[in-house]
Amino acid sequence: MIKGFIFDLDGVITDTAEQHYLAWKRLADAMGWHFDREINEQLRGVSRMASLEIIADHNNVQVDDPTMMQWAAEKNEQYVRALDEVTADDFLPGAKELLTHLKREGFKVALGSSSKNAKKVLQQLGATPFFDAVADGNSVKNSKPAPDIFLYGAKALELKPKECIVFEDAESGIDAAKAGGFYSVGIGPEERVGHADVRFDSMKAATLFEVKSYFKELF
Ligand code: B16
Ligand code: MG
Repeated sequence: MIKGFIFDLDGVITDTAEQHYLAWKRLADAMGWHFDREINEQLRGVSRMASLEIIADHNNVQVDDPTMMQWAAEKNEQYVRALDEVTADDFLPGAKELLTHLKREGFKVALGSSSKNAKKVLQQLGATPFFDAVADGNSVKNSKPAPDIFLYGAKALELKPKECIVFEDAESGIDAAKAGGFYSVGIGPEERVGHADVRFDSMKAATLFEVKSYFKELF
């Protein structure tokens, strides 16, 4: 029986990919590195340090860890500043409606995001009250595709993986959900999240009615 839902943040509840892109772009420009939207696409759901490693690899940059951490901190400062502009208008279409339905029907809801800034994003959106638990980049050591973040969220909800459906927009996020034994809903194109149990093009299409219809024997 499904008793809970675990939501990724960026790409599912809101679209902070643009703010991440602009913050990385600013760092890359300052360093004279190549960075474009195609590379940014590879950072979907990937932790901050792993993202920087991908960008550095593209530019054949190899430096010591303290330097990498300093660059990551600079990017983060820029990103956090940009988050001040996020408002209640920035839910992805359909996300707030789904969260509202889930609360009304008494399901438990957790966040499962790689971001260390997840709580600030929820606050800016006014979404904090929708979540019974928050699992974020500060909660676990191993990031997606390891299942740890979702296992942490399920535990906080006092549910087993098989009682939860995970919503994810990243390939590594669906991998993480499957590795943890969760049911999964992919948001986005077939080539990215086609390996989820069920896939929708957008959150707008992923209504509670549609999700229940797909997993009907579990409700
Ligand atoms: P931070 P998600 C991810 O969020 C983003 O998709 C990814 O681009 C970002 O690098 C990562 O969070 C870490 O974010 O630098 O704020 O800790 O999709 O897992 O909600
Ligand atoms: Mg995501």
